[in-house]
Amino acid sequence: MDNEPVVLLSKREIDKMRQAGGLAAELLDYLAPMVKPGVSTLELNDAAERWTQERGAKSAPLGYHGFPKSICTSVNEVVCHGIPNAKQILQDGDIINIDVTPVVDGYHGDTSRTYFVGEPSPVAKKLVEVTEECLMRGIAAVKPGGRVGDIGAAIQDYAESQGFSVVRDFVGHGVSRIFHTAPQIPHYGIQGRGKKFRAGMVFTIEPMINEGTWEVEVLDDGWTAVTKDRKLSAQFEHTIAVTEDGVEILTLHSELVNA
Ligand code: EYL
Ligand code: CO
Repeated sequence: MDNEPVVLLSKREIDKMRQAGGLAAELLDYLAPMVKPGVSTLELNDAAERWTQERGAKSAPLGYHGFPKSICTSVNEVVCHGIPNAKQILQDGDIINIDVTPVVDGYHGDTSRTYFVGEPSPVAKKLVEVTEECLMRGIAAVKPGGRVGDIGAAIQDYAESQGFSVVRDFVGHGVSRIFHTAPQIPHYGIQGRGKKFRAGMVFTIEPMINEGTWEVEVLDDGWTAVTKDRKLSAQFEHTIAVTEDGVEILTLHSELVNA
């Protein structure tokens, strides 16, 4: 994946990405009030799938490399790619990442947030707040003349300064008409290393930050990635475009973009 060339998108293509990204943000807004104790992760999946179909869009994860559902629901120690399940009922104190990717007119809007179910423990609250701040610091590191390593350095410095660790095994990725393409965007690394930013690059930044060890393992279902020590993991994700003068977040609710 990472020796493919990085394709730069035109203004027109970035407009399409902004439409898909806006719908993705709206979908997360729609799901947010459903995240409550007693709700199953399958109910969240089915609500997301119905909402997406009603808007004439498709769910990219469904069938992608055989993934069986429309969204990823990653609870507590699940790092990413949790599979929605009727038997998985949200409990007070859980944290859950919901990762959505609607496809609009062929273009993908990939975004995720971590939600609290009821009242979080102090460490869960801190982990989720630090993880969202990691995403925003990663985005702020995208500047003309900079390099991809600046993103990971900003994220890793902050996460580790707060006593948490950065997952290595999953990275951000180029996204366009293709769900998953070059460049790879590690959430750890060294400032000044890696590919130079070019206007028209479009990729995700999606740090997974762990309470304990950064090491992960994949469960026997072949999809669900969990922390090796079974401590908590949180994640936030945006799709962004590199512009002439900086960066644009494409996965914002469109009615709020110019507010
Ligand atoms: C499908 C494919 C292993 C997702 C993302 C679902 C899961 C495990 C192979 C990227 C790549 C979501 O949302 C994503 N990135 O932010 N594959 C994905 N799958 C899948
Ligand atoms: Co995603």
